[in-house]
Amino acid sequence: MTHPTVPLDIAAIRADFPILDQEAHPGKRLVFLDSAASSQKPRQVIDAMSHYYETSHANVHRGIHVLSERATAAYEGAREKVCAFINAASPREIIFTRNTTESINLIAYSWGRATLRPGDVIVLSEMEHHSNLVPWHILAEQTGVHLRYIPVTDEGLLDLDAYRAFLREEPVRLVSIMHVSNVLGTVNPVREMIAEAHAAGALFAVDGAQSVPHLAVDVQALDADFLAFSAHKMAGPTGIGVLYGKRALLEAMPPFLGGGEMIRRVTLEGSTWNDLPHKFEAGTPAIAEAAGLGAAVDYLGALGMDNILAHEKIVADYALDRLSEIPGLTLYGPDASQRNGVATFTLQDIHAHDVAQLLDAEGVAVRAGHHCAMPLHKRLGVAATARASFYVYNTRDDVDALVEAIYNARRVFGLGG
Ligand code: C6P
Repeated sequence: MTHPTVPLDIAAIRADFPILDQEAHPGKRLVFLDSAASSQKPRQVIDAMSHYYETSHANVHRGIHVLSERATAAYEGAREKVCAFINAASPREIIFTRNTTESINLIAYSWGRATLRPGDVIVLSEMEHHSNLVPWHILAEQTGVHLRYIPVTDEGLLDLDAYRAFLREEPVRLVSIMHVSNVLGTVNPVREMIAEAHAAGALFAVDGAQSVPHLAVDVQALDADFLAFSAHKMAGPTGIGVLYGKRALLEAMPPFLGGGEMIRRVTLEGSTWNDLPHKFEAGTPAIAEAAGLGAAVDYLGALGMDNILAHEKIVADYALDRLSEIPGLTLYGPDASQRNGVATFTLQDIHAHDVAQLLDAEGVAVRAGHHCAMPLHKRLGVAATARASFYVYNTRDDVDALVEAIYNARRVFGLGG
């Protein structure tokens, strides 16, 4: 059987990720299929962070000495790289946060509280991650804003007719939707959805946690008002994330956290705010992590996001094909043409945690549970699922190991081979 190929040397890419070259258990090769939770890091990223600490560490934007200048250059250089990576109009539109979760909270606390009035409507969806639900629950409780949820169809897609009805019939001020589902893999048509939101006078925030690591995201082409994502899912370090916002919106928003770095002038009577992006970056930031994120962006950019997507599609499509042949296995999510990156399943009525534990015994790392999407699991009618997720370093051999481990689990549970 011949397989499609992409112009990436996956063996060489795997060699960049030192953690992959180990046994999970004696005699069991580590098969890492949990990158949607957090991806592994290439040596280039690890080295960039070590190099920063070995040569350049000091606090940023403060000292007039050589190390502080180097640290500031590393930090602000990373901002410029991220700006180019998502095609923002200016580095001032790139706010460093801790992760996607903090980025969405920033929108809710700053824009939400300053702008929304009781009775205003925010549109979310039934497939959202908790980090794009809970900040809005808190906001709604405190402000009287109403939340509406786009239903998920039986095919695992957003019900766009229901979306259009909300835009037509309700005073919608903001739509906040995940670009790619961390459970179903659904790639939501955010470009069209954004155009429709704008036509109705609403802003649109994109949760890019599962899209920015895997496909080219161009905020100007999308015309997104906000985009949130995390470095740790895109070959970068933990502890740093990004909020992109259109400059005019960010300029008009009040600060989220108060403290050092984000002020222009402080008296005992009050304070004035620093320019963008610093207005939203209170306190000493994650400087080494920014250097690591900059290296991750360089790494992904050199591979080419279109190549990464094409490779992942080959692996994920192969996984869907092979998993669908396993007796008693139920796959969730839309057909291959509308999805990316993950294969989520249940095995008869065996709890997903038990399945994951047996897979782990074979060296295969998957995630099990509700994946921070409890409302979606309720919609699917299951408490928990197991999820294999793929990144640029995964291969069809990894999928074969997964399938073999699932057959082994079937035997252990007395379901046959
Ligand atoms: N999903 C998963 O295993 P943080 O934790 O802030 O870096 O990312 C939150 C987040 C937001 N949106 C989506 C679509 C996500 O998938 C995630 C993180 C992980 O699916 C951890 S729960």
